[in-house]
Amino acid sequence: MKISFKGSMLLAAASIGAIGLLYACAPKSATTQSLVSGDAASRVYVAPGSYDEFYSFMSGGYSGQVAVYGLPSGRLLKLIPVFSQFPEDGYGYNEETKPLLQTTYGFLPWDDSHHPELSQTDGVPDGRWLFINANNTPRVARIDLTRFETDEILQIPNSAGGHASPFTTPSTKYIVSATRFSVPIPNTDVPIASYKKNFKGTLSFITADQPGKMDIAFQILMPGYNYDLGHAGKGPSDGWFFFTSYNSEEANAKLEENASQNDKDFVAAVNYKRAEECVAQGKAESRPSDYMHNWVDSTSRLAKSERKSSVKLIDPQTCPGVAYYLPTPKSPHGVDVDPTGEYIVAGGKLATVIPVHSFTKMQKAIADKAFESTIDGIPVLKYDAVIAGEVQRPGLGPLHTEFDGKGYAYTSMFISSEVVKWKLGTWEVVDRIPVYYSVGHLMIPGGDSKKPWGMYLVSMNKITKDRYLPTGPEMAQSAQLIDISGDKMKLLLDFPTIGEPHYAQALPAGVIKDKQLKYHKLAENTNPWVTKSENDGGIARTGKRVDIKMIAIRSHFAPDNLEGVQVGDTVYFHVTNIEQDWDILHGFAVLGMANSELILEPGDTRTLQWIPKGPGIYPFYCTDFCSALHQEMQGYVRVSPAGSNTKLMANVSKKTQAQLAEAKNGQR
Ligand code: RUQ
Ligand code: CUA
Repeated sequence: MKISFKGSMLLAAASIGAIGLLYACAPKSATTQSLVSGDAASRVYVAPGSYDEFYSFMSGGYSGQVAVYGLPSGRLLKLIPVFSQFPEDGYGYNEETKPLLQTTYGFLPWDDSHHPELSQTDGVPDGRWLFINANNTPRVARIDLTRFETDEILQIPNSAGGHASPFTTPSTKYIVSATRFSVPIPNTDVPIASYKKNFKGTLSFITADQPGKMDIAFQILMPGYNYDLGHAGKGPSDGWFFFTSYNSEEANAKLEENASQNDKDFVAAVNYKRAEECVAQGKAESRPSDYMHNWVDSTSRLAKSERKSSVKLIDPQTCPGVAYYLPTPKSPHGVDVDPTGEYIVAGGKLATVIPVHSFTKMQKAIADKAFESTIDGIPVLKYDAVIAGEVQRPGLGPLHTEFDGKGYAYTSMFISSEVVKWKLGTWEVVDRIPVYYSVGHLMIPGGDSKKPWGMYLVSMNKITKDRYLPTGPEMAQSAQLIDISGDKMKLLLDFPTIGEPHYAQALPAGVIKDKQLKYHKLAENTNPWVTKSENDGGIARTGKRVDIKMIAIRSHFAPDNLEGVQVGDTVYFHVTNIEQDWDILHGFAVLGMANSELILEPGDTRTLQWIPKGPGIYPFYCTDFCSALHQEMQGYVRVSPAGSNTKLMANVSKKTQAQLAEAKNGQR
């Protein structure tokens, strides 16, 4: 956000004196305390050994990951690596998962994750998958919620900044990705000053309901604005998708000023059923486009990559009726559709009101051709013909809105640092609560769906100075849990978060708790380097490549003494955890490795690449304290100079040695 904290607090102080004052006075003031309701402690207390009511999935922001918290306790349950390497468990470091981070730009170890989105059935989160977008190098990922693991990543071509993503249609037929930055399509070397002529946006619809098969169904070519966020219609507006756009000025420099000129920008309303028709009628153009699709094979658990080469591109000029623009004040950020599917709420960052469009009025305006102009084949509907109402004096800097399913909407106010509750239909503000500070997204479990579980609201705040013990120049971002079960919002709890959580989603624990996988079945493990029993490990050489197959079980590796490796070799340790018991993990690391450890789930095979740099003895050990004799869980690799005649040796059974020798002879 471009609004400075200082400036924002001044504005806040000017508009709502109490908040400015609160900031000015010391932490833990009586005022702050009194904002916390008397029974807050008991409301968030989850006794040791008890479960939380909700799973909450928060984006890890610029960590690239997803963080899973229990609500109401705010306890961190897990970090799920998605778009960034994760040394804690070897994601993106081991050979099995590296392909997930492949792109047409090569292997990318990092991205910025923004908006987690649960899969839905009939407009209600169903707990099958969680999707999340990569903002920097546009991609979408699928996380399986029986394992809490990333299973699939699709790159989005003809896009530069995958921000309006990966919001889902009500039955998860599609998730979307819209480009934040318009660029030449195809992207090529042109003067930046030719922006208005050459730069375009795209809205991508991605098929999402089949694991391992995500693909771009079609893209829609749009004017060169910045596309910011999106949400699907539902109920009566099912079949439509809404995207905010700003920079309708098409500025290419100093956007802070130059993209803040127009009083209104647009919400783009996309009729994706119409888009499907145009594709079926051959009206979409097949465009050469280079992108990667990566997915995890379900039995070998090995990630694979394929390169794709074309997409179907729809130009609204040749597919009339596919898109309309709803004028919307001013530089809108979030766009959110209420549970009934009738109201489309935009968060105009610089607007003084919260505009709410009516789907019914929009349809009538389309039928009546109430257009004020047409831009690149996209009719602009008249503001008065589509607006349902405006929330007056809501606060400053509205960004995002969620719903409680009881007729109320809650909007985050970045500048005035508050959450504002207002009534759908009458548009009156009924309550407001300060948050600490500069709230971006907010989340109600199911709050963007047809059936919100409207008990709690989580405010995700960018700035926390003075809320926690100071930790140097950078403080954690934070979440604040707010009780919305009554008329008045009540602050219950603060907890720090990982990275910068943009959006979050949550659902009742019961939806997924009992579907959790406890271990991978060893018998079904088809990793080509699996070792299924003690005596099946060994060592084999192919040129300068050495493969070591090994098992891990409490409390040893087998084999655990290895010889015959030479300087100049590339060594692969293929380690299988042959435990068949929930939560019994082992780890693997070897002295001097330029890699992360492996963490091995029960029944799983993971592979670590190692290039030893000099002769000597290299110990390896289990990194996960797995048993009383965990410290005994170790071994040695002997590395000899290049060209030495040290024989290959692994201290496993005679039978295995004989088989390996045979296999080796066979290769010659
Ligand atoms: S965006 S506030 Cu991706 Cu609102 Cu974060
Ligand atoms: Cu296995 Cu420690």
